[in-house]
Amino acid sequence: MFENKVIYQIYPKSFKDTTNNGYGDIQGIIKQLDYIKDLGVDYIWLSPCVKSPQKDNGYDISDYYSIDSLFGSNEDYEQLILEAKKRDMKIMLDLVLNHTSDEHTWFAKATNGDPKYYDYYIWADEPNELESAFGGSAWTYHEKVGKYYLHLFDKGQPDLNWANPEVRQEIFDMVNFWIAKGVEGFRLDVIHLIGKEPDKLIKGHGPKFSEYLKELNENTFKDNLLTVGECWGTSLKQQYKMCHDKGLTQAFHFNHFLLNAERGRGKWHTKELDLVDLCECFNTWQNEYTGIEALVMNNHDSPRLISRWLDDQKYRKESAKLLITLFGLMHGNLYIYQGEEIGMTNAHWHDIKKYNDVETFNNYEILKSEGYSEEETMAKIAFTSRDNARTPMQWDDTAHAGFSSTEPWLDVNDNYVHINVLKDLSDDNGVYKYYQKVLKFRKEHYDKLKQATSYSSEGQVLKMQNDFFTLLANFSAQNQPLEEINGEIIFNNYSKVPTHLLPYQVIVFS
Ligand code: TEU
Repeated sequence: MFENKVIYQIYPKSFKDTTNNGYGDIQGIIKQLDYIKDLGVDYIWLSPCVKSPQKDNGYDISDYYSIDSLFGSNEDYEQLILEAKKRDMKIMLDLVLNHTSDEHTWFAKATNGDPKYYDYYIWADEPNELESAFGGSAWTYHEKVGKYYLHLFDKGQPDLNWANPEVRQEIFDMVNFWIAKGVEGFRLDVIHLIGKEPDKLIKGHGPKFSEYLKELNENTFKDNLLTVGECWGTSLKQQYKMCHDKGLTQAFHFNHFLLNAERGRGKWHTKELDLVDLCECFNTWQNEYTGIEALVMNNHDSPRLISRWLDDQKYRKESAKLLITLFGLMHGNLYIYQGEEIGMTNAHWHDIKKYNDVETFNNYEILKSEGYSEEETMAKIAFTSRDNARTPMQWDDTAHAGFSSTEPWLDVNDNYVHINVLKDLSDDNGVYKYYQKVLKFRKEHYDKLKQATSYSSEGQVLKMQNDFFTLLANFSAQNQPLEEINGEIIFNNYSKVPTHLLPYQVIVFS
């Protein structure tokens, strides 16, 4: 029922500003619904746009029920659901259930001595060694309370106490509120953390995790809506169990995102992509634990793959097309992150003042304290910062890329003059048109994509093969040898059929 779907992720803050306050908004999304639909999209997932002090760009929620005035109103959201439905698209809401903002009234009451709400959060007399995903201790001392509260992310994001049935009920009510409004899918932020047991240093997939998830499903979506779990650093086996046991449709596969990271040192310490690792990753996704795949090339937490793995300059369009051919021919649900369909790239900023992300700032300090020079630190940040994916959508070549008529909350990527929607759409060899072809093919031939497929590599060439087609992808700027192609060409990101594989060429033949 939820197979073979294409989901387009919007980071509302950076999509389209119609009020000219420098932030994207819901009316901006409504304006661009045809652009999204024409690509071949079934669902639109919006990163959170309910009330938030925006310390973590909306993933710090202070009111689950009201759209933040930054983005519009609840009426705008309802209009969006309706307008999307008219175009046969569904809206997927981002559920941040692991934590709230420290500006949520629950936290205010908790810290003002209300025992009911005190028990909504997690407290300790002394901190233990648990660390925040954004760097530093996961515990912050609260003066008024005289205790430490847990925050697995920023200190402005206190963790909810899922062991408290009242908290769970609050969450169920809220999810049902949005279902009643017409939301037809959910992305569940860091859902693996809800069963944490901080005393035992257990974060992800705690002993009660399955029970809580099952309860959530039974009380809300009841297997009837598309649900995708976000969990970093968990094995496919755990993800499979999470989906099959307790009713999530799918889980994001993220292990390929970490192939640029030095093992055991975290994402800020990077290395070159090794195709052997990538093939191993794809083989596991596509041949073991199948049926739960949420395929992603990009999202708001990850620097863009085109800039990490391929060439975002001279062979930019070829590289963007290589990626969508490779991922588009896999089975699973395919997630497209705003901008990748026109080949948007990382911002590559080397000045910390250009950045906005709390995780980037924390790690800037950490890297400096570890002895890295300013230049070394900024090289790491330019490669890895989440802001690389968050720069405003590039619509045209006018000031601020047609995103807004005023200075945006985060600078537009300098390359907007030559990389933008208007320009890409007017190009017969543009990335968007190529995406359309791949997505159409995917829809029509999905059964064929579901056959056993093998991934292997030779040097810089990746080969994907099943009974139906062979894909060859050159991950380098050098020509690569190619055996004669006898079959029919299904995809080719160059206009000619070569005697050897050209730089970043992808070719698919039957
Ligand atoms: O991300 C979860 C998460 O663990 C990321 O912070 C991840 O560690 C990192 O960014 C990538 O390596 C989710 C949201 O997608 C993210 O935007 C939020 O900041 C985070 O949860 C907290 O809600």
